Amino acid sequence: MKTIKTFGKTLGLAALLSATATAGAEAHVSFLDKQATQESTILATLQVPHGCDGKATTEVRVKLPEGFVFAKPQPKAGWELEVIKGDYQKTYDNHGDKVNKGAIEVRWKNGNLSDDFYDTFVIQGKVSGVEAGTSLAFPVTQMCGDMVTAWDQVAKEGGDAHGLKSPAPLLKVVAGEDHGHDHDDMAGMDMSGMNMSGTTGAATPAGETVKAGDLEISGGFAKAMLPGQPVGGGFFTVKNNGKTDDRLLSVTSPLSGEVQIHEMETKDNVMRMRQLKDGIAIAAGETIKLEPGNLHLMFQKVKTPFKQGDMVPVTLTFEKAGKVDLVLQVFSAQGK
Ligand SMILES: [Cu+2]
Repeated sequence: MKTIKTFGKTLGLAALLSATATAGAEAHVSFLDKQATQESTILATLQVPHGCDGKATTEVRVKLPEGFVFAKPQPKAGWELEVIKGDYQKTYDNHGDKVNKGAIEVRWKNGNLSDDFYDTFVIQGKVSGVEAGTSLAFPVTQMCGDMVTAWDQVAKEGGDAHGLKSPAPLLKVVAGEDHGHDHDDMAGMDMSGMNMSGTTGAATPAGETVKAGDLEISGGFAKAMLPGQPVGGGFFTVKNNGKTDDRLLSVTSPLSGEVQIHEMETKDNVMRMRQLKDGIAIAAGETIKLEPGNLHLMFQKVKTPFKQGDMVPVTLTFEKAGKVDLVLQVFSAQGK
């Protein structure tokens, strides 16, 4: 049997061909590696196993889903490459730059992939802001001259993709491997919302002002969470009008299994969150601002995602000022 080698796997060409010949629709356009790790940059490798009913493939168009960002296709000999750019729905952090547009569709054009052959089409990109367990669909249009096959069917939630006649290639997003310590949930959260510092136009919402001893707490708000998102951010400003230092020790909320105090830090060009187990010092005369992209509360184990207009009650515990109740109004994930 004649064989072809591809990425270390050996495929029986004859077996492949006979399979496609007898059941063409079953050899779908699909990803070589169907899993991707959260917040990782991957080579999404599409396999095109055959043409359209015997005709050679001349164009492959791939639509890129939200959450697959900073995409760059690999050029292929014999094919023209077109990259269509557009706006992302969310804002993504690319090594400290806020990015809200990029490639949304890639087209390899004017090629000639014989129906007898198999080929791959590669797009490098980052899986970002996607909850583990989610499948990202990349609808593909395969064109063979004027014949068109749309690989764009997506199973309804909980449905079986196997029954679909021409399913869109799927990438299943799985949890990161190095999530042992504080941030199991970090990759699933909307990092765009955590990265709004310095953005104009996002007026800081004016929450109530609460006084407790020498402390004045104001401007409290929380961010709306995306469906299925297990974590959310909370923000406020504490002013210490007194002559003694104080410290925010801990925070609780009836709406959240656990509220952690976090800070964002950028290390080796990667933005990470770190839990501040000792809380936040509020020195005499100082004002400490919890804000997106900086210090923040992180609501963990939230059963019902916060949505715009909700009120999130929190109890702040300070070393000196004691317990302080505050209500955070929920604003949109974009912070407006
Ligand atoms: Cu955090």
